[in-house]
Amino acid sequence: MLLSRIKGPEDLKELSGEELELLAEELRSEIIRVTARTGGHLASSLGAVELIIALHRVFDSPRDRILFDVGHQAYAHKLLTGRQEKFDSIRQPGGLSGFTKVSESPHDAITVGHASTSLANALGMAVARDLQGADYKIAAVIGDGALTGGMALAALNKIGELGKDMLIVLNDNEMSISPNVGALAGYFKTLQVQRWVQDAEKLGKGLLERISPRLFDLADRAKEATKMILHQDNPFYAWNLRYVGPVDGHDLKGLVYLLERLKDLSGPTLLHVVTTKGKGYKVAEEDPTSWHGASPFSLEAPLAKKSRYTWSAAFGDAVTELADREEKLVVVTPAMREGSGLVRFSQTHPERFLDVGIAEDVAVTTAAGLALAGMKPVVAIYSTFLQRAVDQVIHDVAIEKLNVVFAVDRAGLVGADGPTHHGVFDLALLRAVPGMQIAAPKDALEMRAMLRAALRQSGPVALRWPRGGVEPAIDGAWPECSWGSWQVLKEGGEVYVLAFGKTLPYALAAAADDPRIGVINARFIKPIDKNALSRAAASGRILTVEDHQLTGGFGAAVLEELQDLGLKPQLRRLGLPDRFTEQGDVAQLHARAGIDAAGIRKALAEMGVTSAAAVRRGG
Ligand code: HTL
Ligand code: MG
Repeated sequence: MLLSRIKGPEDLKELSGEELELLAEELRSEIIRVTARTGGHLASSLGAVELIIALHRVFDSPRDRILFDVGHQAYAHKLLTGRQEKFDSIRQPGGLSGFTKVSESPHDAITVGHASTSLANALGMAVARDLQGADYKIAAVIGDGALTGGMALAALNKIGELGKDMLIVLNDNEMSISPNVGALAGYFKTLQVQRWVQDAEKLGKGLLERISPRLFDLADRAKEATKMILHQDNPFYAWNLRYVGPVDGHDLKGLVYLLERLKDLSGPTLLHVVTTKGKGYKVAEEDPTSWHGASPFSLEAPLAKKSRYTWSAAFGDAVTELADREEKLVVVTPAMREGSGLVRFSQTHPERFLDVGIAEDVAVTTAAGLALAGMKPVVAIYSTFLQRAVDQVIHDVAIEKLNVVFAVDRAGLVGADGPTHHGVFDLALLRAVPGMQIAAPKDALEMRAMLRAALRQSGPVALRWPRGGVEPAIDGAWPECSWGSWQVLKEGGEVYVLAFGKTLPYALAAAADDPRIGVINARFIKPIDKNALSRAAASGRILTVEDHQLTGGFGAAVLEELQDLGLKPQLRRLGLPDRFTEQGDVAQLHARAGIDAAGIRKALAEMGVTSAAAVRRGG
């Protein structure tokens, strides 16, 4: 294998064109082989193989800095930068991250997982480099999806103004997770139509260069002028960026040729490459959306996927049915149609479905606008991505108490995507917002009840649920929800465990058959059910359990409320400690943090609640 001889990017420099092509094939096989076992961002990584080889061939990482936006497309980069032996461990507990990570390798220029950060990072590095009088190169790879984010566009604006030397590679596959949205995406399509112009230019350029490099330089400058005319309407020119492209992102030779010429240009250059998401793996090319983030699959029968009913599907079903009767309901998603369970909604109510691109801030403020104009917006958003829009929640929604419903998916630990994607800050961030009401259903039926009730509330409401499977609700049932009330699921003599959502089954399992241990479905996190809390406190002991950071979370809210009520039961809080939780199996991570049945039993024992078994033994 050629790949096994590549210990680092420097080993690429000596390879022939044919060997580079062979390497691309080997990288693809390796990415497919491992992703079949681990799951991961297969289609995106397959699409970027040639681009990554070409970048490492031409630039000198880690001296030169290569930044990958989102970092989910960089599997080939990991394989070419000394991580082949560890590649089997990608996304596994203790293994390589599924994204680029500064602490993992000197070749990973940024730690990332959320979209649209690469350009601002590149700008900062370029400013630092110039202040320090250093002369390394900076290349940022950003997808067409990530370029829909405000952060990326705002960074471009400043990059164009400062004119710092850097290369921006726009990896355009016309796809975010679903087909990309936005006016710019439409513009890229028209550019691709104009590609014959570039092809003609390329031919001429190659010829010229063979005749005389000096002539080539002159022609390059002349071309610059022509391009101004050719691409008069090119928005990148308006941003003061040199635009080159679009070019074929799978033409390895062509890419190397171009990068070699672009890397020494001064000022910012944007190279527009066109790639095919899923390139080289038939099923992924045909259905890049399903293969964007693949679950582990069988190499023999890749389409034989297990499917299960999920919280996202339960939300999608509920919101679709509600929209049938509530004509003011509008759903806004920041580029997460599939993940948020909204495919059916987008088909049945296309005019009331708004995918704003990877722009959570825009999603939330658009919802504010919808609410101000008399509609009932539901923002479907992952907990981790809501972090991007906290100011919009406060400033645009909450101050005027607008009735915007936040359907917060993937709340709690998410597993293999790790610390960039865990949804463990939403309670702390939202709890601080005046007027915000926060609830967490324990099952699909309760979600339906809460969703319907939330749309009737005044003011903002956030409903949160975890990643993963859930039992489907009985078809068509819309139970009433007693808004704001907790539910005593099991009476207890000596202690009450307060849990909600994902941690409730753990509490019930820990309390099973033990008359001392009571369990409350503390489904309203804000405001807290004071009556139920007071009654629980009367038992003398309270244990809170949450799939969230302890800092600012539910237990902290209980602590504050008890203090305000002047109640002093013995209180213990289980949740995530004040550090970032790594990637891993969610059940294992919960066990490690003590937020499972065993952890609850242990905490109860430490609080002096003897277990039923111990009581029976006379202990
Ligand atoms: N919102 C934010 C701020 N960050 C992320 N990462 C997402 C949502 C979710 N997300 C991804 S990858 C991705 C989204 C929306 C699509 C990126 O499209 P792009 O790249 O065109 O940039 P491509 O896959 O190569 O086509 C992840 O969470 C990994
Ligand atoms: Mg894309």
